[in-house]
Amino acid sequence: MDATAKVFVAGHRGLVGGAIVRRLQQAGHRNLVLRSRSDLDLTSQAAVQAFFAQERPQQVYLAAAKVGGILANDTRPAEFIHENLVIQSNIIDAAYRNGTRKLLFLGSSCIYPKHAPQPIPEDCLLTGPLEPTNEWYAIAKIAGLKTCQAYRKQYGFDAICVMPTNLYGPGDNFSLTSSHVLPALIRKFSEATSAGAKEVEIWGTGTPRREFLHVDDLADACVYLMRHYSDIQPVNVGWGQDVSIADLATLVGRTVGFEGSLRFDTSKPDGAPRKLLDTARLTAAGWRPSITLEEGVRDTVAWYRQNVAMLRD
Ligand code: GFB
Repeated sequence: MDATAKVFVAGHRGLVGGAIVRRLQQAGHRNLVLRSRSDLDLTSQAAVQAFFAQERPQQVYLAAAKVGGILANDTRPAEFIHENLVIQSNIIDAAYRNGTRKLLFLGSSCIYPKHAPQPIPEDCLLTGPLEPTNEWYAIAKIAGLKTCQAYRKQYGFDAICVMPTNLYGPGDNFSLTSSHVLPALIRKFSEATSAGAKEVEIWGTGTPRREFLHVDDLADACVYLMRHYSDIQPVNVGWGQDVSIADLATLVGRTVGFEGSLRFDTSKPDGAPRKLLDTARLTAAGWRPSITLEEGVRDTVAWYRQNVAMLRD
């Protein structure tokens, strides 16, 4: 599609939505429609229908979601299942009814079974039980994927589904209670270094393995898939390699300049033992990531240092 197409990025203040906006602007898109939470309540079906009837965007990136790390997911399951189900249902239906030509829905690697084969292929969806710490969020994201597939099957609506691995990057949530591991570690190591602390606490055993993708790579993949992919099957987006949480902590500590040691708090949950996505479908579609974990962590640490005074939580 051309750079003058009207594009709605839902969730543009978030990690993913913000990166998609940056990527579209770099590509010369001039007709972006953005609404902050105070201007458009995405949980209100009436408000979302009215917005779409008025704006009639041609493309939609559905990056609005209630997201959080392992503890937030484990302790606020009602919010995670309810908000995500409502927001995605409202947007997908309103987009279809108001002439949107293509919609890209963002899911998560946690939709796959806890003991999925590694790397995880898209077709192992619904073949086994989910990881209990985030099954509520996972069920909502599976429902979003199935909603897109249903609208394509029944109405021919061109909705595609992208399943990213664990993401990080500039604009992330650095809250110690609700964030994901990578921003939490950047903050913990930075604060420990400033305070001259000798130890940093890492949740869990440090043995779980995660794959981390810089959000600018994800945004590039989304814009690419919006242009080049149109199919009922979801597409995994990952980096291609995983790392243990202990090794990630060592990397973040070194990047920040922390010289003390790690202490593992095994009263905190580990979550899934491993999450590494099989990205063969994405590679076949013609896209590859480019930002290494080392570069990405350096970039995110630099962003954190520049913005720490403005962070809310
Ligand atoms: O990033 P994270 O919260 O999400 O945790 P998940 C990953 C691993 O890092 C877990 C450990 O084993 C955590 O116990 N960890 C160590 C920490 N220290 C910390 C810390 O200070 N903060 C955090 N947050 N973790 C989420 C899901 O699972 O992944 C979501 O809950 C979503 O639904 C997201 O799918 C991508 O990878 O375990």
